[in-house]
Amino acid sequence: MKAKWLLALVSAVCLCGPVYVVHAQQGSTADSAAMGSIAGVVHDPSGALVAGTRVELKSVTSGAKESTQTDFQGRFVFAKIATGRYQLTVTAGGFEVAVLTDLEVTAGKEPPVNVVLKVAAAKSSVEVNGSALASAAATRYNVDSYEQARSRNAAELVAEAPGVSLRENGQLASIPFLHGLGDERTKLVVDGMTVSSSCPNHMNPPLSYLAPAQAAELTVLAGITPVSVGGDSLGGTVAVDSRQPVFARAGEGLHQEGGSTGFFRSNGQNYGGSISDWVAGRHLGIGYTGNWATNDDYTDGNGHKVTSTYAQSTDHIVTLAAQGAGNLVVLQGSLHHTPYEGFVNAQMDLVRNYAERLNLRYLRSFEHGTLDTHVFWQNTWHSMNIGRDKSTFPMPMWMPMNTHGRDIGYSLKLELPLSTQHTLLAGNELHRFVLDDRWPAVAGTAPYMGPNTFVNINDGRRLRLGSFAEMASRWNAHWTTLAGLRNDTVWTNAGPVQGYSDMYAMHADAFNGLNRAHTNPDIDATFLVRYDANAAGTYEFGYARKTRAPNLYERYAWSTNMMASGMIGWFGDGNYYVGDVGLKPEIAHTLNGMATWHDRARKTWEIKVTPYETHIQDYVDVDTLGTTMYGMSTFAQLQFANHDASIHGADFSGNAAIWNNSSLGQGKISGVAGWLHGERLDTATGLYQMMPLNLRLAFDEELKGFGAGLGVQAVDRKSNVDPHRFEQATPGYTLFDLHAGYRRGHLQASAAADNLLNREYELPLGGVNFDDFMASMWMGQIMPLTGRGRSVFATLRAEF
Ligand SMILES: [Cu+2]
Repeated sequence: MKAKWLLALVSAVCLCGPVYVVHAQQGSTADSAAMGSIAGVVHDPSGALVAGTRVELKSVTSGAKESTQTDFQGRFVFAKIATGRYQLTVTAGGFEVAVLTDLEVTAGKEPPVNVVLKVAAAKSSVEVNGSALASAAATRYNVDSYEQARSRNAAELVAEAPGVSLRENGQLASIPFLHGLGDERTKLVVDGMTVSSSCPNHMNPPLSYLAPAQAAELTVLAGITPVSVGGDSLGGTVAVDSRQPVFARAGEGLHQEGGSTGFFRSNGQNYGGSISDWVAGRHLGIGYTGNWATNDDYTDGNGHKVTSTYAQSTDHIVTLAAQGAGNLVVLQGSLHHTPYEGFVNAQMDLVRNYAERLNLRYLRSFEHGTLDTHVFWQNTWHSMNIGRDKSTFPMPMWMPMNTHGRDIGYSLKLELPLSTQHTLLAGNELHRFVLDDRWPAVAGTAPYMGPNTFVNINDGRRLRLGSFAEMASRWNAHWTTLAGLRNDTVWTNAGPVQGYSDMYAMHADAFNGLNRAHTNPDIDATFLVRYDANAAGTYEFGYARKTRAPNLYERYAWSTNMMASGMIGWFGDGNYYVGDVGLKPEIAHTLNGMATWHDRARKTWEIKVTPYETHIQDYVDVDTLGTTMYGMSTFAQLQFANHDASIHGADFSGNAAIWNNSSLGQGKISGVAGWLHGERLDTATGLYQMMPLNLRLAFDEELKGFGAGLGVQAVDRKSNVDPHRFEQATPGYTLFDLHAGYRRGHLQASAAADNLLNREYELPLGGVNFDDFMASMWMGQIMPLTGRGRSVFATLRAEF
């Protein structure tokens, strides 16, 4: 018997409208009297939708099997299947396998299937499952090995989610912005840990420590973040998780799985690879992942070499896991080493970054809930200097800067389903960050850079203690609510400082005379209400109050000396930054709406709109202390200062099946668009690095192991700029890319071509090309950073 089961709906990156009841499809008997279909939705015990779950359908009569995955709404469809009896098996990492037997498919009927997974000892992505009702803005997906190889860094894995844009910041260190708020204004959680950038230029942001090869599950919450996944964040949350441990099944003996991937990107001679292996019995498992990548400078579309875009990195991760009787313990130890990484939009380059980390997780599932505990520690040694590509003027320069950061913390999360309607989530967490930032004297340069060590941050401390409670309620088939309250108390302090010489003494003495200890008891609150109107529409509305206390550099970067303040700033703008001890926390009030519409069966099309508005009281912006001119370029010395700001915008996303049959395969088109406007209110000027109107469209086709696609990215000109930072407008551009891949057995090969027309374009969030400005002997007009020209990419993966 020929199986003609075809997927009607292919998972899309962009859609998140939830549905809790899948209605029977009415009267779709047109195709054939002997054909029916099965559609359904998969939840975790808290009611959160589970995406990327493998669903297998087996005909009881013929034994024929077909499988698919749930999409981002946790949905699956098997269309046009022969009538008869079926068995459905749902397999998701971290959950017990769910088997539904004896499903009857009759002609023209589509029985609604609602699968609720039970937590196994290992539960995937607790940050999201733990929130009983994910926000409308949640995008959650599993990363495949192609996407891992395709991404220069872990931040690029989330770049295509609605509401996300990326700030360029070195090849390994891109920073995601959610609804115009990024870096430390968003919470980045890697395997349950919160770590800090240990660098005055944020060359080592949290996602830079996670090799893309290790990122298995991603969650992007742009906009309203439930308090259970928030704290110390305004714009949202990005959570990245490694693959959860898999243990041997009964009778399996030892379970083993592994794979190796190699990749090459032509522009910038970027190549590398990863290898991973995992061996486990029924109760114990051990695994290793290694990753190495290197690249040289890339060339832009005009044939111009963009210097200081080289990088190299190595990661080693060892994981030990044990499970039994509802307990799961996972211990992960990792070493991350970046021997060099250029920063074209900064005055300095990274000449060494070494981090060692331990992360312990204990998950306890009991009859009435789960307790999830993380304890983590990271030690980071970071060094900057003038890297190999930077021209120096008027003489060869050398300026070592050494940063030592230590992160330690824990988090406890208790999830208690109180009834079928209500789930309570409560938790407590602590994050302590200690930072020393010292710049050794350079012989023969006193009094400017000697004879003493310049102490930029001495024993800087930022301690955050957070507690929250959150209630998710499903009142009836139409209404769900989520309400949460959270307190984060943040203590910051820093010890006395000194400059290179007495030349710096006046400012050092003034700083040392200040009371530098601060305590900020911040309150966050979130309220979300969702209405599932009918089979064709879902609406959500939310309000959030979010706070963030200033970071150590915003408060304690003390020197107004031009050279010293030129070393501070993570904006890629070439300006000079000075801290302010008296800086207040930022408080954001956000209103967020969401509407999703789709065809009745959710098979052929779907669109989603998310409008939002944020008012940020005491946004940490800047005041101008002075300006300076070098040749044709003007720079500002800026002091961090609180000013109210607002951002409003909207995300749009959608997809549609174009064809779906046995001769043409599955073809679909999908798109994501974003628009936002950010403004500082007292001066009515633009906020720095607001992504202009942008659109991504993709056409994808799949047929018998072959996949291919065409992508288009269109970005409008950036005209709303920040005059305080002399931010420059960037012109609009359109880029095209192509990709194709083939999978057979344990081998998978893919190739792609990016920026197909070799277009020259300026990155709206790329900052300036400081290298070119240095090469002009500090005389030329500083220009925005240009993006990568045409590049061919190839990757090969073998699983064993
Ligand atoms: Cu640095």
